[in-house]
Amino acid sequence: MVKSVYVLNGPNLNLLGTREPETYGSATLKDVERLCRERAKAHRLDLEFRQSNHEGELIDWIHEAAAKQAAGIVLNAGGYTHTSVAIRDAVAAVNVPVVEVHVSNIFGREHFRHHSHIAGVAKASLCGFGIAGYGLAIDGLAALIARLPSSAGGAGSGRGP
Ligand code: DHK
Repeated sequence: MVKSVYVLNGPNLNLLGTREPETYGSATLKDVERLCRERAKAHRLDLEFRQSNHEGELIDWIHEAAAKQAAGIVLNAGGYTHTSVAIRDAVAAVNVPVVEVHVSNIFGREHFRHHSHIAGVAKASLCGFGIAGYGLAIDGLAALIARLPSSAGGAGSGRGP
């Protein structure tokens, strides 16, 4: 069975390319999708690529990824990273490894961006690599998946060592 990875993008990421280009660069979300499809294909993974400006929809997709036994999730929750206990709880609730990604270096920006509700329940976090971070996150998940015994039902949250 081909394993799948979900790439979930939160609010305002549909505006990549025109949104504060000095912070987020000039690549569009379509460019991010293309990059993710390339990396997923290289690892023989199926890809679900989505964006929503709505918190509940992102939560539903995290649940869906778990229900469909996705091998991993790459999550850029946008501003919800810093505010959403509900998205943090969804990540904690599912047995799927989540890699948190941010295009910008959130620690070099405003103080309110320095805290991520998601980081503590994610397998790993990446920020500051621009859109390349998405590709790196898929590479990291692929390495994690490859380490699992092939008989393993799911990847587990991967939060342990
Ligand atoms: C994207 C956002 O929309 C911000 O709210 C985060 C993140 C940073 C990013 O860098 O991808 O603070």
